[in-house]
Amino acid sequence: MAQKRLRAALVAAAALATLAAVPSPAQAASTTGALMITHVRPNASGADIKNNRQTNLNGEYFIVRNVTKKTVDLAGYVPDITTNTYGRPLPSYRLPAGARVYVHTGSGRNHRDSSGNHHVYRGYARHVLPNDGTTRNPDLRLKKPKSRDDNTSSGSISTCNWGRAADGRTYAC
Ligand SMILES: [Ca+2]
Ligand SMILES: [Ca+2]
Repeated sequence: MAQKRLRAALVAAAALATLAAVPSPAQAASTTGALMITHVRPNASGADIKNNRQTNLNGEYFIVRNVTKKTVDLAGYVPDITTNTYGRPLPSYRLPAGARVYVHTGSGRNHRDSSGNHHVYRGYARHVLPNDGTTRNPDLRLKKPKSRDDNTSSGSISTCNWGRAADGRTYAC
């Protein structure tokens, strides 16, 4: 009997440790389309601005997974940040079945890295994902091609919400 209680206590402790280690999303990532937002790092590591220059723009990103069994072109999908209306459609990039892509805020060459992860760059000259996303829910929507960046749910296939984002921390959507 004592052993049973001990085991129950250990299971409860393990569950608590898991909760503490992972930022708890309100619900698991989901999508009604081919692409799903799974993670986000809204607040790039280090200061966003140093000596009046925007720094580490590519340290700000979100991660999208191709949930289908075939290659999907990212072209035209609209990441709609719900606090602003300067969302650029994603570039043309062929994402293989099941693969994930880091969508970076700054500039770079779209590519696949040695770990098999893909990277595309949006070419902004400043940070665009709010570090304090407490005013809206969700903070980011991924919308079907040809959708408008109008901060509404129209065309939305997947969402992410994060609230206040700690420096350099990645959140599950
Ligand atoms: Ca940010
Ligand atoms: Ca927007």
